[in-house]
Amino acid sequence: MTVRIGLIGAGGMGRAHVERIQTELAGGEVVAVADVNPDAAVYAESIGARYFPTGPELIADPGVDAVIIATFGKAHAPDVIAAIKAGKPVLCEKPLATTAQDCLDILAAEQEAGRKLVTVGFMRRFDKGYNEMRAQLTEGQHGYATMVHCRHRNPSVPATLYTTRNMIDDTAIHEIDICRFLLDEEITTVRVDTPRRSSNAPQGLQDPLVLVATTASGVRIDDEINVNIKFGYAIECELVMESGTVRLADQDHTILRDIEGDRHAICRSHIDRFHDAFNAEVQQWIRAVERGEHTGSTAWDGYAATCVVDAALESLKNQGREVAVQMIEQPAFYVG
Ligand code: ISE
Repeated sequence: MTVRIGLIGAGGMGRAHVERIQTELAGGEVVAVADVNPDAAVYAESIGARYFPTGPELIADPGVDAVIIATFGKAHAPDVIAAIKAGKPVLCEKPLATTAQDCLDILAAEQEAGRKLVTVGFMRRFDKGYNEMRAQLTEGQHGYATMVHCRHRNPSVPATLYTTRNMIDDTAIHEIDICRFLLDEEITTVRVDTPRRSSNAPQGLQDPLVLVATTASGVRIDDEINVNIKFGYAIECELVMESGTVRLADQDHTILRDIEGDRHAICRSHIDRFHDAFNAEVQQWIRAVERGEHTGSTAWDGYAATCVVDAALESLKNQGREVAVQMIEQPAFYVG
């Protein structure tokens, strides 16, 4: 069976997913594209897909089996809920939604539907390095985790449209999710420190930031968010256990040596850095849709990450005060 996929949001991320489905993955075909920008009709035609101006129209098309949402975060919730109501599996890019209440509405709709239909696009869960780190911890040879040190560095971000809030809800949200995944527990408190501002930062952006969080068992996480560092897209993570540490290695396979010394290339974007993880995520999702199963992170993971984001934003507003993360108790539907 070929899964007939509808894409909502034909920007860079959406088109990268189309490209991988068309050229690298098996079992899926993009048959429809929705985007508020009517120029996307030309793009839809170029890939042989039908065009719809809105998400709900695409979701209602009986020729669409499953949906990928790659619009900006604020627009996600209504489309995710429409897909759930239509009984169609949905892979929604992060964040699941930008408010905890929108996430709660999604959780309620999914529980009413009685089966897990929502996968949140936390692609790092499919990255080989993070999975090896997680295995080191669960094997238990080096004891339990005490700290996680993360760095999230981007060459630049758009000078307009990207705000200090986005440094947390669009960027740090990856470390928030991956630390929950690595440690298999919730984050309970968070504070945001504001170091000296980089002159590379566009006006008004408080860049860099450091997010400091604590989990239920007391593991301390620090995350440097530094989004105009120029030299490349550089993601680092070190997990500290009682008697060993494990960290992500560089992704490159070669080192060039010449008169200028040793060097390796540093990639420029998340689409390159996590290319294999994105492929694994979308391939596994297509296979799960075929079998009527769920894969990847759940709507609960999307909700939990948004609750941590909310606490971090509260801290930012209050001069870096430590803020407790407010969450509902995990419904039985999502346990396990
Ligand atoms: C972007 O949306 C991503 O998901 C990237 O992984 C992140 O590095 C970037 O800061 C975000 O804007």
